[in-house]
Amino acid sequence: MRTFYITTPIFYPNAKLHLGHAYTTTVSDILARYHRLKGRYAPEEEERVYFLTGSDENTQKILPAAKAVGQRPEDFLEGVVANFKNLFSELDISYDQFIRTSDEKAHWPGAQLLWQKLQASGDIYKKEYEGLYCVGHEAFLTPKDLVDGKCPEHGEVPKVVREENYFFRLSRYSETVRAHIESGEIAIFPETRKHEILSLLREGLQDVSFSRPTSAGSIGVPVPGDKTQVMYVWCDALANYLTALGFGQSDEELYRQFWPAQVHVMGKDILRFHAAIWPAMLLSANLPLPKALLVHGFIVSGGRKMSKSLGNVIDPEELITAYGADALRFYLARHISPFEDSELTRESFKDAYNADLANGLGNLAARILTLAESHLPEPVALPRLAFPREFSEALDRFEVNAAAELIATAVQKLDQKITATAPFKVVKENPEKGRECISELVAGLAAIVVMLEPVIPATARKIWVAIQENKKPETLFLRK
Ligand code: ME8
Repeated sequence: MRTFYITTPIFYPNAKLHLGHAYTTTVSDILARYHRLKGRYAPEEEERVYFLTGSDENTQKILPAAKAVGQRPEDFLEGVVANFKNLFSELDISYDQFIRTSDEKAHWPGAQLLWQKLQASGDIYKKEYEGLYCVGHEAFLTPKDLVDGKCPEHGEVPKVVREENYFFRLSRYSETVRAHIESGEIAIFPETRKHEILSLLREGLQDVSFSRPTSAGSIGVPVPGDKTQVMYVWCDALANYLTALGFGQSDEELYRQFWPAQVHVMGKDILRFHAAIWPAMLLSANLPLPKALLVHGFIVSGGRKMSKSLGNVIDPEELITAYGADALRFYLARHISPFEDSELTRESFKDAYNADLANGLGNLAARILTLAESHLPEPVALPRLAFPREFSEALDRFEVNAAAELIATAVQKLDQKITATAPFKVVKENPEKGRECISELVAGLAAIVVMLEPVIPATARKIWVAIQENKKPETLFLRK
């Protein structure tokens, strides 16, 4: 059976998640659900799916964040992670595993095994180094990355760091990684991001610092054989995609089944790590490469990336409380481009909610099922259902917004059909013909439910049950 292993980035637990993080995770969830459902309609397309998310905990961001609220780092992390999981549960995120990179049993041995493989290939060496470290990025920047001496994304002056640490011979892999991306062995969506990374690879990659001295107060996974150093946070973070599957542990069954990943989902800010460093690490370790990277744009607010450090975040909880989780899922799916930056405001959200859901889908389902309840003696015997071809094709290209657009069009068309056929009149003049008309509308609604299932599963379930019980559902979306 085919497998589909999909991952989100593991998020830094120094603060609550905002809409940008909710976006990555919702898109991943829609894709995971779609792949799980494929086999229901076409058994030959059945796939085994594994969906991973988690938190990136060996970061320098934790200590100051915990200190600011007067908590021990462990307690602080527990709280934030509980918060992440709570949001994911409200948002109906169907992850199979939530990995925490502070987990010494589950994550550390695999991260260390990967390190040893890089070392065995001769790709780890020690060097004295001085550079400009941006904690926001968890990466060294070069002077040309700075604007007015500050990191433009995080608005902070980077720290000058001089230390001896281990380096990864990334430069050795520029050519091979480039070839794998150019040939499409690692497919990058969208094309523009592929070109961006190819031009970077053509310039050639520099070796990268891959550890920090513990004397500098760094926390993290100990470097095998050297107690004075811990791994650079990105080195152990990227390894999560393997360690979550049991890589480096006694039970590697999941690893054998699911690696390589079909797709790593992420924002464009971390493309370089996933399209340059990660493939190079895997090549060095002689491990298979992921099949695809889905690199989405940012949710922007007031023209700037929504980000914790810029303080322009919208809390997804706020929208969920006011409108419901499916309202948020549908908005993210339809109105945020998976490839470009998209602006989101409270006003645009409200307008879209009323148009798409309260007056759109919700109203349509209520109209059709009210007619069905009053005029049909029993539930409609539905024809065989399936994902429409265009819908599958859109999701196979990761174009979640195009898939959601097809839902919106189908809702409009079915609405127009009600107006054009006027079943409420027909049923009075010719009851049999009227019942036929209504049954067709119910079948049309069921066809929409098929597409709704991966996108807004809870609403899909409610409409589905109403169709099967031949009853008008309770109000799905209140007008705001
Ligand atoms: O980078 N719009 O974690 P992170 C859309 N721990 N997506 C956004 C966004 C925005 N405004 N802001 C954040 C890290 N994201 C590392 C990842 S993976 C091995 C380690 C999303 O908490 C987007 O997916 O900063 C981005 O790549 C991710 O959150 C970064 O989350």
